[in-house]
Amino acid sequence: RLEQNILGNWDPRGRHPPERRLLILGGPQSGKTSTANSILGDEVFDIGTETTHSNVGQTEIYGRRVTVVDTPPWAIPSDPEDIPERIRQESQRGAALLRPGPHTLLA
Ligand SMILES: Nc1nc2c(ncn2[C@@H]2O[C@H](COP(=O)(O)OP(=O)(O)OP(=O)(O)O)[C@@H](O)[C@H]2O)c(=O)[nH]1
Ligand SMILES: [Mg+2]
Repeated sequence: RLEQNILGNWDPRGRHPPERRLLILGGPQSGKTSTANSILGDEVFDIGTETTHSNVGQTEIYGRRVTVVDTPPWAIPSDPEDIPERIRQESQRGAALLRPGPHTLLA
């Protein structure tokens, strides 16, 4: 039943179900990397140290390719101009790793 729910209307006689691309964004130490590892089903990315670069991981869940990008922490300052250039660039690079774009943002 779980498998049926996840697959939705996918016809198992046909091709693989479509890929899902997830971008994980959020504040410092909020569990982004742990969430990415949970989805990927393995300790793919290091936790316990701050993520400094966007990283991409892939797995297959019931025949469906799932691509996950973990990103460095966002600390939203009162003035958006104060977002560090490094974070700005890495977040954009993270989104670009999910070309043509993410289906889902997890924040
Ligand atoms: N209690 C509890 N601890 C968690 C949970 N998820 C992650 N942690 C812990 O919180 C700490 C930070 O987890 P990360 O997954 O590295 O968090 P992060 O958001 O990727 O951190 P940065 O990359 O530094 O922004 C680690 O010590 C994890 O073990 C959770 O659901 N519950
Ligand atoms: Mg992290």
